[in-house]
Amino acid sequence: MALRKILLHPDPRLKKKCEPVTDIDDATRALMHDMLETMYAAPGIGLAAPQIGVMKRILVMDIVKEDDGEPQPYMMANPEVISTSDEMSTYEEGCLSIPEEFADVQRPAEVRVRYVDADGETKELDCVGLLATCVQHEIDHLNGKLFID
Ligand code: GNR
Ligand code: NI
Repeated sequence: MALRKILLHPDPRLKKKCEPVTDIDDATRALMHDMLETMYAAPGIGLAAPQIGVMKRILVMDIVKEDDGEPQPYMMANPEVISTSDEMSTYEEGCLSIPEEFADVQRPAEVRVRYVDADGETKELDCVGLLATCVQHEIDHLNGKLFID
């Protein structure tokens, strides 16, 4: 495993749309693990592949705080929001690629996400609270969108 360098705004790669992953092979899994290691080291609660200069639709997340118990890492390829709540929530967001900037962002409070996991299996996950905020923030990265946009 290896730590990767996190790109900073205004790197043009952070503005590009990423390509779908075609197969979950050992190289994809190694990339996912590097992303988790890089995210934990930062530290952050999520990381999208374009933030390390890899233009693929891959994200990782773990919203469990270090002192709050077992880590709960998610590794997702080709994530898509398949339904959203009408209810919205506002969270003060930050981004590892935009250090020391924070802004209130309003998003659907709950989202259902379909994705391919590290074993190549298609899964669905209901996200609420911080997890919902984070997964939408990361999917925005895969579409070249930053929270300041
Ligand atoms: O570590 C992160 N914290 C965070 C806080 C509120 C809303 C979104 C995030 S994601 C961010 C890590 C990051 O930049 N992921 O792309
Ligand atoms: Ni970010």
